[in-house]
Amino acid sequence: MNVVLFNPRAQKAHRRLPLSLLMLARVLDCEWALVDGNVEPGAEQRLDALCARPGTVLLVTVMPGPQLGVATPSCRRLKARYPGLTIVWGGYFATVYPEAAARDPGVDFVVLGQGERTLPELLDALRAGGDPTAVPGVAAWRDGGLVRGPTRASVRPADFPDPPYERLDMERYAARTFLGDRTYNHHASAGCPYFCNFCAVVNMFEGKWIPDPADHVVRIVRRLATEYRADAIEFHDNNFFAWEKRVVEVSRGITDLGVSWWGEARIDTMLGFSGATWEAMARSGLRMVFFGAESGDQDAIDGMEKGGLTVEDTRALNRLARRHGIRPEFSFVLANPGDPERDVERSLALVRDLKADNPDCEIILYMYTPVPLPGMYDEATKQGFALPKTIDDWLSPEWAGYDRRRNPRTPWITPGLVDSVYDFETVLHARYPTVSDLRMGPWQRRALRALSAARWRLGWMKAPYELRLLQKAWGYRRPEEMGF
Ligand code: B12
Ligand code: SF4
Repeated sequence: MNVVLFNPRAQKAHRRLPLSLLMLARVLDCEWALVDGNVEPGAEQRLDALCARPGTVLLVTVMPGPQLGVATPSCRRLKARYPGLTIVWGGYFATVYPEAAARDPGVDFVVLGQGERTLPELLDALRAGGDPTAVPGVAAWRDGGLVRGPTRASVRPADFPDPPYERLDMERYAARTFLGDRTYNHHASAGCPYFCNFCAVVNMFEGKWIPDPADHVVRIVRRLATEYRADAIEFHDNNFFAWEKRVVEVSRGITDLGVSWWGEARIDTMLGFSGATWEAMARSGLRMVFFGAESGDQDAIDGMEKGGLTVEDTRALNRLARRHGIRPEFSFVLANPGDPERDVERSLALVRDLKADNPDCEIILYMYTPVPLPGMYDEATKQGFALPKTIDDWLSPEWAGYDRRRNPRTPWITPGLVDSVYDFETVLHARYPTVSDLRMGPWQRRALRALSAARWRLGWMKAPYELRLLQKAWGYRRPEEMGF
């Protein structure tokens, strides 16, 4: 059997290792090739040539958003050209919206959740000419409906061989970021133990968190540092810091390497870490941590079922991180149901306070975009919100901004509210340009800071066209656009 793994283009600037596919490649017992649209200029042509071989199975990873817009036409075209080709989709889009994915003419099967155990069984079923929809974790569109095997339990990434780095041109993935000149990414756990009702990680892992052991994580980081000269690591785990003991062991195990690192955490978890843990993390090179602050309005946070997080926790964490020289990166999910105006007003006020307490903190502003989970999604549907049913609808101009969490289409949001958030964001990023943007030089930063000083001080955020124009002209990228 000939297997082709395809990572449709999702980013241009910062090229990350295609971990979703590397994790799958390591469980394949047959010949395989990987085509990475993010780094290969002639990706589509190579894909075409590889899929021309009879009996090929094409494995495609698809995130919601622009990657879906690349995956869909490619798969439809290949399927029309090579009717014998079997196309399997997996990843967040396929898992969260299996009906839309499975009914598309460019897709034969969908894998729900992690693929390490499901994929070999799916391939065996295909080889044997059996029915792959009986395999746990596999779904397909049959006679106008979704047919799916039973759900499959999550697996621990470390229970499988290392990602096959040797099969990639690793130089292509050594990225220059604010962390270092040769940044690589790794994923050292599966899932997250929380059930926040706006987060697709819950759809994927249903509240399970399965960490790789600390010594395994240390070994991989040492490999990346010694074999591939990594000087920085981004841990892409949904919740890297969920277990303090593991964090301490990893920190101690990598301190001598001199790598800088970044990861994602919960505010309340890290507030509970001891001073010694904070010191160990800082010593080991931890530079920045991404946190879900979500809102400055406690009612909105409670509505998200954030597991007891409070606004005061966010303020306290901001000060604690500053004391230890670790930069917090706070993500907000704005315009929630209930009182969206109050949510936005209190959240933007909190952002100003956080910046006053710690000018080095970073801020990311998203809009609440419902995912199909009990809670706020039900509230949205009651008010008339409905997700697209087909991929063509997902790709229509009305839904294009949805997955980027910038244009949520929730019934309660008004254009005025959206504008007020983005006006604020423009002034914020002019007054405090993010460290993760490497395009703008020091004088451009100084100019933006000076030009926005009065607006920021007076709270005059409306229509900052002059700042927006300069940010555009100088190619400024917000932190969440780092990959684009
Ligand atoms: C790295 C990353 C990116 C990178 C690029 C990734 C890439 N593919 O090139 C960049 C920065 C570009 C990016 C952008 C965005 N991302 Co992103 N990203 C991630 C992140 C942090 C890691 C992905 C990863 O490598 N995971 C590790 C691998 C091993 O896990 P995995 O992808 O889930 O793969 C497993 C299974 O899904 C399955 N599987 C996956 N693919 C396939 C394929 C087949 C055939 C099979 C059988 C199985 C299978 O098996 C794999 C092994 O177990 C995830 C969060 C996370 N921790 O996963 C968010 C995440 C996927 N991103 C997300 C989002 C929302 C976005 C953006 C829309 C954000 C934005 N506002 O701009 C954009 C849109 C991207 C686009 N262009 O379409 C969300 C998706 C949420 C949702 N609603 O579905 C996530 C979950 C973050 C979050 N917690 O909200 N992202
Ligand atoms: S803690 Fe973070 S990753 Fe975990 S469910 Fe909540 S929002 Fe998602």
